[in-house]
Amino acid sequence: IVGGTVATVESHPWVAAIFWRSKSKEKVFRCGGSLISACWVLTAAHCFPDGSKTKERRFSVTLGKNALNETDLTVEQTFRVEEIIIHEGFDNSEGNFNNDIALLKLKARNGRCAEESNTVKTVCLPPAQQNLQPGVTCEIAGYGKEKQALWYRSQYLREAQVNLLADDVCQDKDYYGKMITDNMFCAGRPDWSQDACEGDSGGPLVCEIENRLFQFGVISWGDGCAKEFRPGVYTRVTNYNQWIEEKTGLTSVTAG
Ligand code: 4AZ
Repeated sequence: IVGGTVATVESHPWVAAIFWRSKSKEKVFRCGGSLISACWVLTAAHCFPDGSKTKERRFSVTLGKNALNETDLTVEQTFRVEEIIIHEGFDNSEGNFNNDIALLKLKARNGRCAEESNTVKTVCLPPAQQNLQPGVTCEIAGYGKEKQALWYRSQYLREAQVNLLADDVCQDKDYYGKMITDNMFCAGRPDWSQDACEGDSGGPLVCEIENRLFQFGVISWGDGCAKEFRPGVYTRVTNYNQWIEEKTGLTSVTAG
């Protein structure tokens, strides 16, 4: 996250940290994600570049994490991954991560997956027909870089505010042109001061409707971070309600 502030996981309790175990058994942070039900985490497909050859056993998911390289077992919950479901239409042949969405099924411990606490809660998915107007302010959170040029990631969870851009603006040649498909939307700051960055992908963009937060986007890609005319690009979650239902059996929640 560029231009944001340190956040507590209590204010983003659905944020998930996805780790990969290297051959030398080292736990390497891979991507962000979001808890959408006790046993399911939503993330980005491009977090799994090996596609269908990805080995579930190598992955773990930690919920309730404030600092990446500190472990607080009193507030964290860690799970093995039972299944990785990458969207069948995920396509990076045009370099734009089309259908950049994936689901991780957590492996239950003693018959249970995530248990609700101050640091661990699920986020709501918006109904498919819910559209937001350009200009609406939403929030993003993640453990990604604070500046693109840095070689290290943020030690702490950070948050930032971004505004939704009209599709025709983001599809303008001064922005990303034809790279932006209907499965994506863009968000950025009018002064380009805040943005997602490397390491934030897979994490959520959430927006408030009638006093409830809904996840509208999955952090996906961008040309650099917090660069003029280069907003962050997000997977449009409302295009995937049916896909998520099909794979998980969950129904999106309507306000009220
Ligand atoms: C990344 O590499 C990444 N500025 C994510 C988001 C953005 C850029 C890069 C958006 O994970």
